[in-house]
Amino acid sequence: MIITKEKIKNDLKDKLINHYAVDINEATNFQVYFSLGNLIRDYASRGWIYTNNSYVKYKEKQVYYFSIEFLMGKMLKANLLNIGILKECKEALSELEFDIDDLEKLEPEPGLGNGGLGRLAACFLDSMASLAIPGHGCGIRYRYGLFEQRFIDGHQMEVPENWLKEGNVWEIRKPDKAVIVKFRGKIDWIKEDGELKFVHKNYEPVLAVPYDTPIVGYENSTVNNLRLFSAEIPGSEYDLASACHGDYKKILDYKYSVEAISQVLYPDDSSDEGKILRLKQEYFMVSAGIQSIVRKFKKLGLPFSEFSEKIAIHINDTHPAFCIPELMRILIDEENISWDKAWEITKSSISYTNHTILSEALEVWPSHMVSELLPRIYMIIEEINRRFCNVLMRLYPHNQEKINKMAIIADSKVKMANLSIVGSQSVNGVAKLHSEILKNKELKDFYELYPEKFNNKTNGITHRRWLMLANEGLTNLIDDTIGTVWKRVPTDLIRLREYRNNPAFCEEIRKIKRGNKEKLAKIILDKNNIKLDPSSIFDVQVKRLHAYKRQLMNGLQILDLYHSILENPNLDIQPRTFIFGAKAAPSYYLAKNIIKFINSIADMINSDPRVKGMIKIVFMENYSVTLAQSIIPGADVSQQISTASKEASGTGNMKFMMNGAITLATLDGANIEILNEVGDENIVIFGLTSKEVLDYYEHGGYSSREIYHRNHRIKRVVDDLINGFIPKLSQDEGMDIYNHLITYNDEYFVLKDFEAYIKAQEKIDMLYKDKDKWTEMAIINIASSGQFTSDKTITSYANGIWNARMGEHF
Ligand code: 26V
Repeated sequence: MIITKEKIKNDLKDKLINHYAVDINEATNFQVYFSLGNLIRDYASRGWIYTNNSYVKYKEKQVYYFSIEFLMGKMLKANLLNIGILKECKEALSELEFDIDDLEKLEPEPGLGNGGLGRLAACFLDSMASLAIPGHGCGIRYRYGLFEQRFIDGHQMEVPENWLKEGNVWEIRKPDKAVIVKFRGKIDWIKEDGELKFVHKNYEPVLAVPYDTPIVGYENSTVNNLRLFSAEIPGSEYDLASACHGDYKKILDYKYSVEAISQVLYPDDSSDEGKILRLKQEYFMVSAGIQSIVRKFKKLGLPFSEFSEKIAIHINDTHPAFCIPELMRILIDEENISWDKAWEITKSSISYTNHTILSEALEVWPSHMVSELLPRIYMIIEEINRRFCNVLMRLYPHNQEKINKMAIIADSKVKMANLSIVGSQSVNGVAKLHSEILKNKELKDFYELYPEKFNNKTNGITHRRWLMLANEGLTNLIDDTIGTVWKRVPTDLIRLREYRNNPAFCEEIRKIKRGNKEKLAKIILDKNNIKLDPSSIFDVQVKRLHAYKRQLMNGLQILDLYHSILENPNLDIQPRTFIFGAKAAPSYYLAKNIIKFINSIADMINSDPRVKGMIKIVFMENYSVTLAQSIIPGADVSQQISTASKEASGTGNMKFMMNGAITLATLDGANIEILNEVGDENIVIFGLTSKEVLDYYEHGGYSSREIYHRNHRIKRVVDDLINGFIPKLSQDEGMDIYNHLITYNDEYFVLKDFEAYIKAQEKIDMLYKDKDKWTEMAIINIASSGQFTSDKTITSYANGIWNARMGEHF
């Protein structure tokens, strides 16, 4: 179907009449937004049906990407871009006197993720569709996304994020595809034809209703599916009334408890142990998803022995690890397949990505909780564990400690990572360093047992959202310089290297950055009422707030700089604007105090006339995908300063380099791979190596107190936390941070890396002074960023893990 500007105009007018009974000249922006969304979905629908039919027709292997989070970002422009009608639509709207950006402002951002893990899932969906891989997302349609963050007197406040209040134009409810998920109850054995069968009795049924969202591939007519399930009570309210004997309150309580399952995304980047609702969410998503998959597979009319040739199930971290026992349950209990065959099918279908080495982040569930809530699933996990422990006992007969460590159930806990490794055919980390640490340290025992399962898949980002949508100016300049091949083959960006000393090109690069900084400055003026100087260095750290990411080190460094200027008002530095964005988990007190600390120094420094024109600090509220799309293109410096070994990969680092920011980084996660791509003269690296950090953890020998006493600049800023120097920081807040750094010996080596960090910041200052050098560095970064497109990552998942084919029929 050719979609011209005229067609869009006519179709849009029709939509407005049919939906709202208004003429275009009477319509509000919201009405136009919603009608346009509807129209885009119509355009995508043909491809959606076509793609689905062709997958069925050719019986192509399907990939299902299970994730408890999908952080999609706004979809209006992304869909238009991928359909290939963004330009036509902009023009159509402008002829009708509407502005596409005004419309997109009205689109709520579905905040169905916490951070990197959820955003990665969204980038992967975009890449799968764009490579015409039959790959679909499976998750939960949370009624409320991640909380909205507000600052009240510098404190984080959390407000519910009601993203569905005006409706969601992209989704289609599919009640006919709903399935029942069973909780609690009791398992009975019966003999049927001489065989033992398990029957689940007195369970609590929950109806999982799918909401499907089209995932449009980039100009390739592929439209995949993101299926998010919503929890509802099964049957009619009347059935329920009779089941509850007409007890009205009981009915409402039941309805409430069922709907709670998909009510809200857990905001904690923290341990989930003990949270029964989260456990329910995990099984709800998994059971609904696996049931849908099996139902669809059966329509192909193939034997189950071919299941893993036709289906790949990927689990994004351990949250969907119940996929393993759930698939076993369906194969054994419902399809009458033997344990051994079911186990072969399950293991060969499932693959697992690990996203963190933080031991406190490894998911475990109390056994009693799993056995009460999911009795049949627990039985199956017990049996998997029993068989696995038998193997271990044969291999390591005298090493009970090792067996306990590797067991799936031990100390009355179900260890989800162990289950994921044992029950899958592939285990991957998300950057080279991370995968090495998994093999050589965190998961060493498993690596020795199953070396063939372990592999690395360095994360990536979709250049369509993070360059083509976020940075129109740069996109056009690249097109004019090297043509448009890079849009399909982003590694072609490398050709920009040749232009690194081309004066006209360099000038254009500077102009574009300047324009993006001006736009960002305007947003900040509107939101924060702080006026910025676009010629200052925009030095940005945006990501979740976590001690290991060391926003605190950044704050302390700013404080140190502040002292230096007060001591020497003629200090020769480039004016700097420090920009932060970060949400803290609501129960993470240290993280919240760090937010308060940064907001307090921002207040102090921004209002001090002595440093006017030299430093400014902005902490932007409610960091989100949408904000990231404005912040990142306007950044000069990208701060990626986690304690080495702690950040599994990072993906923000890739987005910044793609937009021409210079990375200021530790040797952690994918920073190391960025360094390898750009070369050490085009990145600023500092700090402990992961080996040094891991050695300290293992052998001790670090004393933050010693450094504090030895280095007077460090002592000065640490003392500022508790001596009243920062007017708005309370004694308790400052003391909490002080204790973390001094009393508890600075778990993340902030003080140890501090001097090196200051030096690295001085190097940034020096490099920025040389405009040509800086521009050259920026160009090398952009040129090298094609290596980090998620298209490349997904190609490698498809070939190396899923054995899925890329787009032959398109
Ligand atoms: C979980 C927890 C739980 C306990 C308290 C501390 C803590 C900190 C972080 C997490 C995150 C776990 C999973 C996750 O989001 N990992 C992120 O995945 C990204 C995509 O692979 C990757 O780029 C980030 O480096 C990684 O932190």
